Amino acid sequence: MAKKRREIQEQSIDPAAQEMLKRADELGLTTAFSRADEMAPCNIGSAGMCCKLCSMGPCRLTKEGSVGVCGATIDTVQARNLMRAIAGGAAAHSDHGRGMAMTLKATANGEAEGYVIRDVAKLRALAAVYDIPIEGRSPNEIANDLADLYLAQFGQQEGEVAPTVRAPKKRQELWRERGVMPRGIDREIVESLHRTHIGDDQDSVHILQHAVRLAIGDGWGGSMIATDITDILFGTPAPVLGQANLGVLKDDMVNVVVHGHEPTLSEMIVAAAQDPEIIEYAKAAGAKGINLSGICCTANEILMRQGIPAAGNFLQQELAILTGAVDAMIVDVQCIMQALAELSKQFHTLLITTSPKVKIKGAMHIEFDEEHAMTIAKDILRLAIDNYKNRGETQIPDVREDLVPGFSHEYINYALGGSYRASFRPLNDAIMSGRIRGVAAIVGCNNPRDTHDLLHTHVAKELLKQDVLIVETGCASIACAKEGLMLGEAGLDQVGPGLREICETIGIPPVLHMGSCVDNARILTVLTQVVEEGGLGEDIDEIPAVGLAPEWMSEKALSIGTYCMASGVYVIFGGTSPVSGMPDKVPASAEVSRYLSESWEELYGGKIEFIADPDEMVRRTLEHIDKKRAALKLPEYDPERFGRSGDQRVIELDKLPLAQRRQALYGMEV
Ligand code: BF8
Repeated sequence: MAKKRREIQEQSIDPAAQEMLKRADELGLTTAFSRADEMAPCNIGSAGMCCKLCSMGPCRLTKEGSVGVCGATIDTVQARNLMRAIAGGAAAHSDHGRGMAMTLKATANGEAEGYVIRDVAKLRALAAVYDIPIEGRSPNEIANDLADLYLAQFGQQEGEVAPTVRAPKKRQELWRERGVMPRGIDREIVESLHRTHIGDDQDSVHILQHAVRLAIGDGWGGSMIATDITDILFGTPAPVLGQANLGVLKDDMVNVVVHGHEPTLSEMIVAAAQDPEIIEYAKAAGAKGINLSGICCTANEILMRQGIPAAGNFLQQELAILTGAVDAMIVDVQCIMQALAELSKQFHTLLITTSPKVKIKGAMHIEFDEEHAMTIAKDILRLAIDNYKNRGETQIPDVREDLVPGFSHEYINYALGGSYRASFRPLNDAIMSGRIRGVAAIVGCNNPRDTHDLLHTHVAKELLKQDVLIVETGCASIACAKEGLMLGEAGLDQVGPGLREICETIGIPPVLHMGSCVDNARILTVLTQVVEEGGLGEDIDEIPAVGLAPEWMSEKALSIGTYCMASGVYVIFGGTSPVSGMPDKVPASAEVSRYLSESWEELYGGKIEFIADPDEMVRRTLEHIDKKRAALKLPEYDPERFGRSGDQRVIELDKLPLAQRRQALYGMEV
């Protein structure tokens, strides 16, 4: 049965999105929002109770105790479905990492047009981690060796995936003891598909144990490699001023939107757009110049390094085209809706696919290769410029917000201690004293079955009031950026007193943008350094920290949640559980549900739970943070103790006569 059509305000909290949804209605066009309303999800599939792994089925296990044609139980079916989804996510992230490693190799050997090694310090630091010789060698020689080492991690058959050496020692030992240390990135993905073929692994606990090994190979393997190399090639992020939302599109410029995930092409488009010859070409076409912006994680990549604005997150890809102002949307891999092809035909927008892995029927395909990167980037921009004259009526929402993204692990280190004392000590001290109650990572997608951006921003705002420092990646970060939560002092009236003091002192926003979804690996390195700094336990599971993916929808999110859990983090997903069963009708696999929340906590100190209500997400986050504080014997959180220093107090003191001010400040006699 079709669901009731929601009001626009129920579809999105973002005024720019709402304006475009109204325009879609007026023009009689559909979007993911309206399609989600029209198409109720399959209640059997969404509950994880359908097995379609062979042609004896698909089997629907919709009666208590029912089994598939082969005899597979609900425990097996749910565990298999979940591991296959995690494998899909791990494959997407890791293949992205492989692509980056190949680009690094090509760059090191002078075979990648336009690429250079921008962060030699990070290259040398990473080479040292893996005992690659540094002294007396050129960056290209070191980069060649690092690329070889990283490329070898994908096809490695035995041993341990190299970046796992960067996890806390205790965690590495735990993974070895539990038999989940990944041997090779591809091997664990392939084995997941093998084990879930008809007639293979049919013990849910055994299946889910491999799911953990598979996911660690993503977080501490493929994703970490992607982040490392992106920083080496394009620069490790540091704060820059950026903007977010559809209002970054411009009526008098050629609007080129890059969408997808791999920064190899988008970074080259950024460089090509600054070429005087291309700018002149745009002016000759009657435009003031080229206006680049991004959607999804490509947006995050170029936003945090170059300050290129983000036009929006996942659910805004169609809305950008609906403005009528996008002359070309250039896509590579992941999270690209097929609907873009038909929608772009309703306007003048050129939809251009560029990855050899992704074509979309109806889109133009211009295949990208590193060897001719700059040439291809310029060709694409010329096409966009040529298309400018074909624009019809436009409607660009006048909605945009400033933000300061770019909080890499390296920058936080520097911000807290400067060049001479770069360290996480002030952060650890702030958590230990209770100024910062704990840390929450809010990550992941949008899902049109929830109100766009509502869960991300609601959870973030409530946690900020409770002195929880927030780090973000992916589409969640764009949601909070649009709400103005990624500014410095501008957002501090919404922040608890202790956290406000810290943000004012260091000069950071209370919500730190840490990048794209592969950059969740940055959060892992931050957590590791918090452990190594001392005072907050010996492993990640002791830190008062929680991970949340309130609006998740992709398989990648499931992989991220699983490797964070395996690293010791309590992970809360919003929306619906893929192993929910059909409440009140047919129960889910008790074995699988128990394993996810209870057994995983016993084994790894982390757990995964699916919680739909955002206030309940906040409550459980705070409960977990306080539990971890108590276990560390840290003082109980008490907001009354803080907030007496900082700008507000300085302003108040400034109003006092000098003598009284001195007395208040230094206890001097009046
Ligand atoms: O990899 S957060 S919708 S864009 S999957 Fe996709 Fe989800 Fe956005 Fe980035 Ni991540």
